Amino acid sequence: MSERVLLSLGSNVGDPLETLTAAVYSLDDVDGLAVADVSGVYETPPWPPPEEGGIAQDPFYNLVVLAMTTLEPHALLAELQLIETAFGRDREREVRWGPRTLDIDLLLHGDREVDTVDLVVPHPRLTERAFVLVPMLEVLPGGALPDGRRLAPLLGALAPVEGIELVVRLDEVPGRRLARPQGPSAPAAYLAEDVADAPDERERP
Ligand code: A4P
Ligand code: MG
Repeated sequence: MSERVLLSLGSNVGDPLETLTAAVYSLDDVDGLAVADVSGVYETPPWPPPEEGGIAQDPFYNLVVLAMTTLEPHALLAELQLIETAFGRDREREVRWGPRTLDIDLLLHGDREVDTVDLVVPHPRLTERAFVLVPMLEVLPGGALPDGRRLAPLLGALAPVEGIELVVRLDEVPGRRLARPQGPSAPAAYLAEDVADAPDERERP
């Protein structure tokens, strides 16, 4: 069965627009995940702001992807983390809520509610974040959380929303089909290699 998922992508290190564009293609390359819609790319002030204890860092570029998947939530999270790593993400050297080349969060997975050590869905902080809700409403107008709360009033509760600016839509970026990151970006690629390297059972004496 195919389910609708919403993913939030963020980047503020390197070339965020190039990273986000290429990451959308990497997502679409994952077996069992098909990108259906992409919000505009927004420039957003880092959250939390420095005056609330946040780290002083460059603004982020953020977008939201709507996709269909046959993957279970934890399998999807593993794919998202492989893509983050392929784009140079190194969690060992990061501070929480600090700068990163690519962060991909699973916002919604159908109407599922997941509460495990390594995965919480809906994403627990999405209702506090205009940088998530603004692009999310673009791809899911009239959308709601599994508990029935609608997205538009959740965003309204954060008003006034300041500093979130539409930069570009990906279909307006010239030559947007960019080179994929080096190395495999999905377990399917590793699997293909393993299968190719493994001796063919039928050829054994
Ligand atoms: N995890 C649990 N639930 C999820 C989920 N629904 N999606 C776990 C993705 N991951 C989930 O995340 C830490 C752990 O959360 C993962 O190992 C996974 O098992 P991480 O990506 O390694 O680290 P993080 O992103 O620094 O931590 P955290 O708390 O998830 O941060 P957020 O909430 O992702 O915030 N400001 C702006 N303007 N734009 C941004 O994109 N991003 C952040 C990161 C902070 N401020 C920002 C932005
Ligand atoms: Mg994250």
